[in-house]
Amino acid sequence: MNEKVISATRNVAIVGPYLSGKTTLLESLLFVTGAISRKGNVKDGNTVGDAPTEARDRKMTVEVTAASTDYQGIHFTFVDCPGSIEFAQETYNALIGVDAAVVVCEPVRDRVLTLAPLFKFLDDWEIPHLVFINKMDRFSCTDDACGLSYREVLDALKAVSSRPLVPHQYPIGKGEQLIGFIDLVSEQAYHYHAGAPADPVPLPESLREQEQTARLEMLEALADFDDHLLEELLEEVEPPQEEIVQDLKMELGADLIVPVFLGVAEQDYGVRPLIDGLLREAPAPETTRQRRGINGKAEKTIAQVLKTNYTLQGGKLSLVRVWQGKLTDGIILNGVRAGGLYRLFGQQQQSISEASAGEIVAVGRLEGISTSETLTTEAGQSTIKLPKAQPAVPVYALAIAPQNRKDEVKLSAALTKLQEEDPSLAWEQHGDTHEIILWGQGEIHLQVSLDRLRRKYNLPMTTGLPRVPYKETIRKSTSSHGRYKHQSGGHGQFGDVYLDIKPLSRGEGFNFSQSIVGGVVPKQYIPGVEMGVREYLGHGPLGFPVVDVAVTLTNGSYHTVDSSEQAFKQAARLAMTEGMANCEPTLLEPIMAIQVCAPKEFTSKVLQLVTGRRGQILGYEARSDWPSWDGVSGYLPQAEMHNFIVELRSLTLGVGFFNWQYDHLQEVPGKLTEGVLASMSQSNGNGNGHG
Ligand SMILES: Nc1nc2c(ncn2[C@@H]2O[C@H](COP(=O)(O)OP(=O)(O)OP(=O)(O)O)[C@@H](O)[C@H]2O)c(=O)[nH]1
Ligand SMILES: [Mg+2]
Repeated sequence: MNEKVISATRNVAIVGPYLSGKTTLLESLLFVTGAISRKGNVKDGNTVGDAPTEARDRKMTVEVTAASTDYQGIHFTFVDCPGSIEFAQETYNALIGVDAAVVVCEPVRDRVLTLAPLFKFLDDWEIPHLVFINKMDRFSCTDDACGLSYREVLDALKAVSSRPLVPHQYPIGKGEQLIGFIDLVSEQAYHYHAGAPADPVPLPESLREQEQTARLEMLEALADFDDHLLEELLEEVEPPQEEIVQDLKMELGADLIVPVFLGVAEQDYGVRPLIDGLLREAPAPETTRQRRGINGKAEKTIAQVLKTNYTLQGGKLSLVRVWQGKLTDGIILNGVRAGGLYRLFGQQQQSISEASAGEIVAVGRLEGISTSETLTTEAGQSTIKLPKAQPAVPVYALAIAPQNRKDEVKLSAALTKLQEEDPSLAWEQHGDTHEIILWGQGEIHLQVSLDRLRRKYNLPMTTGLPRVPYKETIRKSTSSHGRYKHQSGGHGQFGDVYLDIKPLSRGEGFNFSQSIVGGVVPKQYIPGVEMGVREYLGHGPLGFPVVDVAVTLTNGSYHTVDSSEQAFKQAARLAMTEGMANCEPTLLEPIMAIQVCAPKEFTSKVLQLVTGRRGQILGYEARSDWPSWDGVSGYLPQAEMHNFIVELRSLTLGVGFFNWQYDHLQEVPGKLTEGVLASMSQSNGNGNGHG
């Protein structure tokens, strides 16, 4: 019984570069399989895939949506994924739970190049995938050049895929238009037919030769993994169609090949052949489970969260892949009782009482459980942890503050929920600048997050550029004297200190010592001196925390009645204020160590980008794990990092990315210091944001 359900389900992700037509393809798939009777479109904001408000507002997918449809006895669950690199984490988290992926791409060379990171993810995770070349109506093809241009797209695809590309279809053009295709398995030609399945037509004689070449290419690729087929090819025996289909299925299921389909999603052209291909060739959940090393025999349930969503009403909904066993409403997963079990159709939910292994469904109220977590019915701490996609390094930041100060209390709870939904988001309250910094993957990503704060949590925010946490230090040594004497009413206040102030090497921090002889400053007052020095250093002469300084208490005097720790603290502050001004205060800026990755052809642009932003290149080399990509390492001032990712993407067709970590502090070049100080005093009149 269980087996039957498993083999009758297919979970397919729809992925690919932004705007390639994924949501349109989902709409068409749902239409041709009869799940919807009227198609919406992205421009009108009425598609199943882009139903969330944030997606409709932008006419782009910003989160994963799932929709199921039944076709020829198979229950398909399609997962429409965002294409924008800024939402890649969302896509990667969901891809882990599917049986196959359809990579939708446009027939444009530059757009094909942007597939490299996605292909790499699919290859690393061994997720069977096929390509759907969409928008073939925009394809500049004339009768004779159609196949030629198609070939160029295939070649471009081959250049970015580590798996062999296998043409499954061949285009038929007429005039400037694509009018049909040849199925390379059956060698049957078809003409597209608006609103209906394609019409079988005789194979055009003019295409016979190209068709034969493409077909042989397909067969040879398949024969690389099938000796029997290889023999047949060598002996020029025509292989039976069932054998070809069987090979396509086996080799796709094992992620050995990437079959290529084509069409026009907007007009449903090529969409039925695509779903027929999936029906015949996409692996069953069983195959995926085995590949993930889950034995499927045990009694207990194993599932994994692919996405987390808080609804407008505050309810929590987790999109879950059932790997083993089954889910029922009220089941206890990781110690939490599920409150509701649903099949999804975009934003619509259909209650169900049970979901079997292999299905992707939504589970309500899994409080405290985050995206990618493994769920089991085991009591206590789960012993099984399925691998999850690496969280993306946050690369773009904004300083945010609630428009209404009263909302500050609500903010951290809301940000925590937002991060539960989206692990590529991070936030912190900065220790130096006291700003709340929201970190993410780019401008749109953060705007979407801010929209959610406003819409779901009623938290409208203001945003600004994050301040750079500058520090300062000194270049020169000095000796300084501070005497604090105060008489008011009762007994007075008296403290008197001599301090030596000296610069330390970069990174040494702060050091306090004393060389008092003969108790001229009694022991019990010395902590007061250190406290005064430390307090002063929190806000140096330029307005920033002071680092890399040594202060020694060398001499002083006291009064038996009027002296106190407090008075010595004040004396130390006076000595510091006077002394530090003579030490050539210098501004320091944080420097990040960065590793930039991009296709080789962009390396010189990357080098220019880094040096053009006062960065320093340490070196670059070919990435062993990314064919044809270089890794550039260097240093970049944090002040130059704000929209570094934005420019990096615009120079690299959107695919360049970088990692960074704080490395060291460095003197700000003299000519820039003035500008920094001027803009700081302008923005808050008080240097470092304490105002
Ligand atoms: N000419 C043409 N346009 C298409 C086709 N498919 C989609 N489009 C258009 O391409 C644009 C993007 O389509 P979407 O379906 O939103 O693309 P997407 O890949 O889902 O985009 P993201 O999810 O934001 O990455 C829309 O304006 C569609 O109408 C097609 O086959 N031909
Ligand atoms: Mg989309």
